[in-house]
Amino acid sequence: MSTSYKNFIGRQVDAKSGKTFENRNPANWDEVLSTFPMSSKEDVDDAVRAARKAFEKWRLVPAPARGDILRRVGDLLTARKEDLARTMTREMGKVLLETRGDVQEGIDTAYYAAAEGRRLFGRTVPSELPNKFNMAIRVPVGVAGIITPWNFPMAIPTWKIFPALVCGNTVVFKPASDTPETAAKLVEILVEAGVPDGVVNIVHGGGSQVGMAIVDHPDIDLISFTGSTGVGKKISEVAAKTLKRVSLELGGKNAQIVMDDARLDLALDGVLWGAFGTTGQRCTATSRLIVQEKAYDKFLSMLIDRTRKLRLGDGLRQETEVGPLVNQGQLETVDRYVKIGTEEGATVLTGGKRAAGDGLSKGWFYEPTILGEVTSSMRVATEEIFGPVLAVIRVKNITEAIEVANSTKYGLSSAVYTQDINNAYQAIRDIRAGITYINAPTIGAEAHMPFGGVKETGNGHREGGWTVYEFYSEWKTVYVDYSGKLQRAQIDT
Ligand code: UN1
Repeated sequence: MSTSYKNFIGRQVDAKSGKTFENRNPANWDEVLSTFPMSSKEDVDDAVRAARKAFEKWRLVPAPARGDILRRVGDLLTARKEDLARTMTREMGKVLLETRGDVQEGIDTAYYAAAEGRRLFGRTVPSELPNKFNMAIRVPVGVAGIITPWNFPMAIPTWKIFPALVCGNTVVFKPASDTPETAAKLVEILVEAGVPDGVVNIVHGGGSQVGMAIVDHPDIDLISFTGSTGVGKKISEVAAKTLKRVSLELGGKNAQIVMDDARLDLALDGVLWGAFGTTGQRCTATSRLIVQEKAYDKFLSMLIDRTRKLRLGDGLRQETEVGPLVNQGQLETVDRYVKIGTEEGATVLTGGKRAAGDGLSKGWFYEPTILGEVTSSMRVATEEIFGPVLAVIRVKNITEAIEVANSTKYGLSSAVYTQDINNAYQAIRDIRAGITYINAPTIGAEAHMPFGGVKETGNGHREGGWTVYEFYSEWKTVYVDYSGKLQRAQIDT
């Protein structure tokens, strides 16, 4: 029996259309887990109205009190970690170890947000005039439209919604239609922890109906979106019509560089985790491996050997290392790219096809794939695939390695394995990416550090850490003149 969920707009409500959609298990597509309202613009209008009304009260709740609610959210997430992780594995496929990590990222973000409620620092600055006090304080922006992807169904919504709330904004939230259940459970927790009605509203449905209605809505003040670069550009255009502030976290084509002097065992663990963790479906996934020429043959044979041993299966099973892709569309995209790669001259060193075997026939399983003989201009080396496909490129030295790493339109994460501090610092300086890891894989961002990328990975904002609090608040500059007379700046000084 599948559970039927509703939207939450101050209360549980169905979509006005009365229509619903199914949430299925990618490891066993026959299994319908739950159904959700298929919403449209009318439902978004209701949610925005509720959020706008609630904003007038929520903005007046002291930030430390808003933070206290987030602390309770952290406690509830902790208490329900296992249930949430299982829900997530069932609806999007990644293994339990990782979905537990995904919930943990939400917990970390909650406690960080709780503490931030007691900080939200402003500044005081001396005035140029006597008996005058200058300060800049932080005020909420208004109603936040939050649109999230399916690959981190808990972490990504939390790292947008929690800072939005602590800063005093109210929220209209549209989760990915591949992972609505984790999102619904998150909203239940927020409400249970004491977030007042109307402060967080969830509207389920598709991107073109619900997502775009949020982006286009004149009464939404800001948009935070994580997803593809194509959709991000469209959001930018539509949001520009109402001059909304927009934070975009988009595609990646992240490279791990392995130098001849690297500890190859470490680099091997790193690339396996970076490329095939979450079945390669992370913005931060390692999708290119750049290896210096002397280490190349040895490292590749170690890598192929370990890759072949990865155990595919249902992520709920203890022994599974790699789960399915999220849906049929992703599987087809991955398969298409492998064909494009071979047509371009790359060689399939392992994988390259839909996985067969016990327990795999009903899910979207694809063999972890390594493409060799890739050159930096091939489509498989420049376009985001979002699946378990690793393109390997051979280089002569660190300078060429960095050049290759930089030769895509994206710039999210990067990793360099080397024992030579000179290589490391050259990479830190010259790799054009929002994140560079030294001797660690391209995945594994921590909740309290800025997260985001350059070039077509984003539009200059950073999520995570202290930086995201800037995005969710406006600076208000305040001058208090206690001189008892007219003082003219720039004139009476
Ligand atoms: C993403 O893939 O969109 O660093 C986010 C990581 C995770 C977050 C990934 N903590 O891989």
